[in-house]
Amino acid sequence: MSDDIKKFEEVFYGLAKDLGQQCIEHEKVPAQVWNWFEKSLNYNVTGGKYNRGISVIHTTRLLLGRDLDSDEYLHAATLGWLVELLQAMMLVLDDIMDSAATRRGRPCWYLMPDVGMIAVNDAPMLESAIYILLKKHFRQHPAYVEMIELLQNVSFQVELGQTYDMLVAIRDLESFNLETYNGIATHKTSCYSFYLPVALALFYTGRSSARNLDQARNILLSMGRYFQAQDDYLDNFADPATLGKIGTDIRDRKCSWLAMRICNEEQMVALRENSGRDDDDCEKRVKQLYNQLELDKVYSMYEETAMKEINGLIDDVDEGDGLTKTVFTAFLDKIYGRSK
Ligand code: GPP
Ligand code: MG
Ligand code: MG
Ligand code: MG
Repeated sequence: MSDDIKKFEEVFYGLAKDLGQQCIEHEKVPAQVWNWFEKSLNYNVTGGKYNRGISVIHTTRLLLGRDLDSDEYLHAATLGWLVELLQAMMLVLDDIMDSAATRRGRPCWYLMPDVGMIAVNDAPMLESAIYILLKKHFRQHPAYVEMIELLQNVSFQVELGQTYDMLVAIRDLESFNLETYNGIATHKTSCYSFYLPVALALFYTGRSSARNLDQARNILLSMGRYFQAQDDYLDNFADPATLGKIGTDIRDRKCSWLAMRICNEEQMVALRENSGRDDDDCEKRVKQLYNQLELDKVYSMYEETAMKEINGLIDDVDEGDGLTKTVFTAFLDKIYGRSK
């Protein structure tokens, strides 16, 4: 485990203590209720790559142009954990909706013994934790209200994206195209994974001019669409042992980056007949179709084009307002060519 991750995780244990105190001393619930919440926090919020959370710290450092003192580190890491909490809440629900089996190399939370549909309540509890911690640590910050509004708005964007993702899946094969794909990816992934961490750092450091937020949003939404294309490519082509999750996109008949490459009538028929079914042979047929179309090569070419496009957007950033290009190049470096 890297030092960055160790240091970041230490902050989490402090935040979990805050939540325990809130439950037991303030809300006065019995220990067993807090113990359940604590179990869900530990299982669902830790054990990921923390790219999103740690990006808040890295972005804060780059914006200030210097190392952070211990208070600043604690603040930036706390904001990072809020992003990780939001992600955890989404993933608990997403795995139920996608009928997934594994996440981060472990069974999905809803499949754990004794959990089941309690997970439907555990997810919004993870979301409530965001606002409890934000209030405790940022009530006095000049951008407190903006941060609340940002988190609420981003959550809504993700929920809209998830609705779009679920509605198009199964029912609407004819609309599997780039426009639909981009619409889904921008909402369900880009907003919370890329724009949110940087926007929080901009608010925290007082660099959140409308211009900075706008420039950041434009680049980061584009980066997020590339990230979701990677997610969809890996869903089919990666080794589940490395990825930590078993792909579900074919069985769920999602408008994935791969599915939207299906172009002619014959391929469309094959996709219609074999996707959206909980059947190994059907899934294999779609995988064969992807292999015949050499979508791994098409993806490699797409990846280079996407990188050029995003780097072009970064080159055009106006650094006048205290926004730095390195904020974006650092984020892009973390995800380029990833295998998990
Ligand atoms: C990623 O889709 C999108 C999300 C995790 C957002 C979920 C939003 C909700 C409101 C629940 P995905 O299904 O491709 O992700 P993964 O491959 O990690 O399951
Ligand atoms: Mg999923
Ligand atoms: Mg999903
Ligand atoms: Mg996926």
